[in-house]
Amino acid sequence: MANPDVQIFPHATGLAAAIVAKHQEPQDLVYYAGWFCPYVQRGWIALEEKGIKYQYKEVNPYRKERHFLDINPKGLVPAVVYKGKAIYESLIICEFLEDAYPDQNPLLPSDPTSRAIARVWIDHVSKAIIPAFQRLLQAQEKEKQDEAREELYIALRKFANEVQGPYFLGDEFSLVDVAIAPWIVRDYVVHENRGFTREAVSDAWVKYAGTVEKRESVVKTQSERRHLDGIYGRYLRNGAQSEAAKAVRAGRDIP
Ligand code: GSH
Repeated sequence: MANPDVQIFPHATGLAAAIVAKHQEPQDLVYYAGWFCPYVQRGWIALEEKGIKYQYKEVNPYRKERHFLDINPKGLVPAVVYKGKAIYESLIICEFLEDAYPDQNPLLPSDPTSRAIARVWIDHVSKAIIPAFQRLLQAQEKEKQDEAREELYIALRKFANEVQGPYFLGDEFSLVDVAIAPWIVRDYVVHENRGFTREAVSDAWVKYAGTVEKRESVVKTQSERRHLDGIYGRYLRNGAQSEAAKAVRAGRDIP
């Protein structure tokens, strides 16, 4: 079957379009991105938070074009080319930005124990929160939706219990917040279509999510919602053909 996701709207809009326009000049760091992608938004938030110079290049990852597969053989956005070397996987990119630009607004604490704790919770986002979110999005039967929603509530509640406030680690915005932010700003999809509410998670979650979604770097890396409707519509009907959608249908881990 031809992949319907190939037809996605071709470029960023709204506030994100303004950021894209500002990052067209060649730089040492090229960010290969898809405006719509939550994983892309992670790296994008980190770039903006750290004030790194980068060139933004839009890619439609569903096309699996040769030039992009040469950068990321998995064919997934985001990817970075830094001084000619390719790096991919959103969290690896975020860690790379920390390592390569240590003096520009650090997004991880300096003490090893706190850094490790931050990574524990980033891992929880990857292994518990995102899979539950994705399953809820794609679940068609009511029982499956109820099950996935409950799983998501439990995973978010665990995370929220550890929030120091206002951000996850306290006063400083960190990679833990970067890791979860794109799913906070997309939770309206499961709110409007799957009965999810922030209030059902916990008061701590309502407060934290409300803080993170207002962070400037989070706000300005978002495009207009209307262009996401088609993409999420396919997930909600369980018709999306992305690698993540196929993995969830097959009961495999999300790539
Ligand atoms: N684990 C990857 C990361 O963290 O960077 C996931 C990236 C990912 O799934 N990106 C999606 C993609 O490129 C867009 S949101 N999909 C293309 C496809 O599924 O064929």
